Amino acid sequence: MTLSLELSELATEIAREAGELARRRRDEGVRLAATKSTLADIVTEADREVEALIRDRIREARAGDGFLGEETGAELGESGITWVVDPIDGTVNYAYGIPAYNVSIAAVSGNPEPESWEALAAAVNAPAVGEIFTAALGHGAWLAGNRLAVTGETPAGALLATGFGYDPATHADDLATVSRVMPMARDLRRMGAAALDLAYVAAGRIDGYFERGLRPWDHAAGELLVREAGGAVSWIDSSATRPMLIAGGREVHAKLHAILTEKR
Ligand code: LIP
Repeated sequence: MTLSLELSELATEIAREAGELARRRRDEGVRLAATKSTLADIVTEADREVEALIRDRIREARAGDGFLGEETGAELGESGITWVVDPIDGTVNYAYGIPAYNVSIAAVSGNPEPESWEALAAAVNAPAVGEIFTAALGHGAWLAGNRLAVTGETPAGALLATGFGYDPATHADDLATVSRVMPMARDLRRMGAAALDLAYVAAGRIDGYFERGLRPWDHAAGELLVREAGGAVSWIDSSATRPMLIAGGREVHAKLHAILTEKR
């Protein structure tokens, strides 16, 4: 079995267990643990508990691997593999009881930097809806035994998704970006969970996705899902404080890239 398949199986097994814990804690009632960059940027006790479970399971299975988690930060390993984890992506949805949240786990090789790592395996578990999206480098992206594929041409306009950051000061610029892309769209979806947005692009449920300011754990797994489903993912303004990620089938990705790099 190739390393990417082995890591994908482990990621899936851990994401399944972690997702069940997240769902149970949601049913029991969510408790706010702290706020981070702004009052709107929350972390729940479940975020911390789920990340601790994922960290323990990875350490049990692959002690020498590195770890980069949203809630506990980075820990260098010596194996050349790093696990990039968002224990509950869609935290605000989770806190409000909106079922659009997920556990996002990726295994990457090389430097644990998004600019240079190679994603080998991904698992995005949406436990409230019973869906686990998985991918292994070179072996496709999958959901419930079905191979995933991005969409192609969008003659009726593209169904796009985006997200906004927690800092209200960035919302005007994000809304201006929405205005720029709407002429190519049939409609817009705002799920509030980047890994789900990317998983839905991979599954052909969304034609394209764009968002500024994502953190490594928001996109690490979802990017591999899109690429293994035949799609394209790239970054605009990568040196900016809030670089823009765009993803989609090749046609939609090219249109988004042309619009969002057009000089104004
Ligand atoms: C969230 C992303 C979402 C983005 C939010 C936040 P979190 O991640 O999934 O796409 O719009 O600002 O970054 O905080 O729920 O893990």
